[in-house]
Amino acid sequence: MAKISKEKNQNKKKIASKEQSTHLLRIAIQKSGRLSEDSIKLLKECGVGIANGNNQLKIKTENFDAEILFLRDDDIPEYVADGVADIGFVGENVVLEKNKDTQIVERLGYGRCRLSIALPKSKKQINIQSLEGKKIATSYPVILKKWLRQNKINADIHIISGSVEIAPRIGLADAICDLVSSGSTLFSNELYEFETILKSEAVLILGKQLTQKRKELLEKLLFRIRAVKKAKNNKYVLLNAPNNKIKEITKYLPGLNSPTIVPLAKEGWSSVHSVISESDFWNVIEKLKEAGAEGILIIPIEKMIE
Ligand code: PRT
Ligand code: ZN
Repeated sequence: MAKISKEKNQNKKKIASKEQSTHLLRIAIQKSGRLSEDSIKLLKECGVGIANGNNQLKIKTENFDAEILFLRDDDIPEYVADGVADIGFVGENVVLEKNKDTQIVERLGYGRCRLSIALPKSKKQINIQSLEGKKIATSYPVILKKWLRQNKINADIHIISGSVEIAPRIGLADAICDLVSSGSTLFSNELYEFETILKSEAVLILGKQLTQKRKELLEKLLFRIRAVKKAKNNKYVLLNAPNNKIKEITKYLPGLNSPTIVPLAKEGWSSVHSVISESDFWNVIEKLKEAGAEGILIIPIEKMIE
């Protein structure tokens, strides 16, 4: 523990002491782990060029006035709160657990998981009150303590930093509170998900007041992030239909604006173009087919700017 924090402080000094480039937005992302690839992908989709290979602590980006700081995810809230980085891409679970002086500015839509209480399959609890007096192993004591307090449950929190899922089997705890995504870790350790206490995803956090230049860069980046996210949540649809069915078909295409309708070479037919949201995608497609649409083509959208 002491070694880790000494290394962390040295890194922090190294980053902070180098000549401060006040015209660059300093973005902290996870160096290597579950969020690294998606964070780099999102930044690249936003036109922030990042050279391959992140063995350095800090790199300057291409085509955008920014620097990327590669950190352990647990350190990101602190670096952002202390102003060593301006913004950070990190799991909401880490932000809430570290409880530093930062604010969430945008949800990023990747790294989705949930923080759940899990119990051995052999122990069926009836409701959350049956956790009273139990020993719960976790790496998330702050979030768990808050949840227990809110639910007026007195339980004993046992903090462990890795392999939380084995705690009940070796008699260290009655239950665990850990991150779950597919559920296969719980399954292979003969545990079941009893109660979800937090739903998490990667978020963009902001710390202290930014300089005017950095504020402008953040606005620019946020505009691009929102355009990328919006594009992912929507699809471009093209279809053909006889003219007498167009009125009925356009009822199911709410889109941003009214759909584009182009006459086809085939007499009495038109092509309809529109944008549909991913969330009700299949419902809309079924309705379009029933209404007489033919040759439906669905195309992913790269960026969507209103
Ligand atoms: O080295 P560093 O400290 O940077 O990384 P880390 O090892 O602490 O974190 P990492 O890379 O494992 O996770 C980074 C972030 O990814 C987390 O803080 C979450 O926000 C998010 N995330 C999403 C997850 C998971 N899904 C996840 N499934 N983080 C961890 N897990 C673990 C979980 O702890 C459990 O051990 O995966 C296991 C469960 O997975 P399933 O699929 O079997 O349910
Ligand atoms: Zn970590």
